[in-house]
Amino acid sequence: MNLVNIISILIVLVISAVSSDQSPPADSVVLTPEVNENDAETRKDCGCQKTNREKAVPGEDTLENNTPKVESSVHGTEDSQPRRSETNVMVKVHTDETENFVGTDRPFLVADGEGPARKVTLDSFWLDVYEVSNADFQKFVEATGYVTEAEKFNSSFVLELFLSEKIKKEITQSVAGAPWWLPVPQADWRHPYGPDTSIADRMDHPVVHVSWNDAVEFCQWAKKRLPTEAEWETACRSGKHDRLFPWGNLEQPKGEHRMNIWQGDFPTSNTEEDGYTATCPVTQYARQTKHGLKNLVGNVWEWVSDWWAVRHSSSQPTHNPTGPETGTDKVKKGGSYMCIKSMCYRYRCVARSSNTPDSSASNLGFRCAADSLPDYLRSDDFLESMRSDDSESISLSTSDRVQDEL
Ligand SMILES: [Ca+2]
Ligand SMILES: [Ca+2]
Repeated sequence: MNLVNIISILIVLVISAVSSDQSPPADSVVLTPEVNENDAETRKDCGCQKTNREKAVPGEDTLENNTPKVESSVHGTEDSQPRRSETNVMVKVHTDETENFVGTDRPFLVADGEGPARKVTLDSFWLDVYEVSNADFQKFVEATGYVTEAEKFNSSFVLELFLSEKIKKEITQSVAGAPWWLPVPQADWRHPYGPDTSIADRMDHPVVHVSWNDAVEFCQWAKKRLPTEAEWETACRSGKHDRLFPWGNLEQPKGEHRMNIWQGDFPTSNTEEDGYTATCPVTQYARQTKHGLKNLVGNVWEWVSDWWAVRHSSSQPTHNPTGPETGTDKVKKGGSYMCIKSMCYRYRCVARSSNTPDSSASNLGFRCAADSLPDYLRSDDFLESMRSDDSESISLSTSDRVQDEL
């Protein structure tokens, strides 16, 4: 047996061993996507999936002494309930019970589980027009006294570029494989780039350093919920098959920036061609979809409700799918201001990543969904404000009203 044959056998054995850890239930069929020839160009990794709490923490004592417990009292008294002006504008995403697709048969990042394409049907739902802002989250905290998991752990992940020299000198750890991510003591939603920063001039920016558990608590307080991955992706694609971006397939139609991603040399320099190095206001840029949604792709990653898996079982329901029943990580969608095509081509509608539900970082936020518009948002004033915001609901499916700009 020559050396080539021995190596080939070893590779097969390694692949088999890895696959066996992720085997689906015996009664289901694993759907396997085709490999895209471009995948090799886009396998470099920004490390967004590595900002999990177990990857790097300031010290075991800190972790043990700050084991987070999700507050259950935040939905309690009448005084703590949200009022209309305190929450995000929502639009109705009509799906008309027709078939939509999630996933793609032409994945760029196969290992992320972008493929294959799967047919789904969804009930119509409501979705926040904007990512949840610092102003939104502050009102939630003021009303409930909620303490985020980053505050309980006394640490969250921040890109090194954004830290002051003083703070950097105090940090001795980084994330394996993504050394530009540092676990920063006292980084939290009020101190997005370390304890010597604040949100005073960023109240209209998306809240960051919120875990999946924190996001669930906020949405419940606001009488909403997190969107499922299928809902988020269907809204992003406007019902179109294999649409790359919410507005079409061109990253910059007519040279216009429509999202906040990274330009320059990641992670050391940013030329700010889209206007921002880090987060931008949640209202920034033209609306990304005809129904008015802004910053779905880019700005901050957005938690969705599904558990993470990279293999999609055919035993999953196709109507209102909610993802795997269990898991260790939760899915996040949309990419962030740290995404650049050469390192992290994840600002596409089908792209996806994950973190453990207690993780948080300076580029990870969320928006909420709802089965129906919450009662406190049903006033005439509110509906009028929606119309003036030019974000009326539209049908996404058969009428295909969204103009593709190719
Ligand atoms: Ca940018
Ligand atoms: Ca986003």
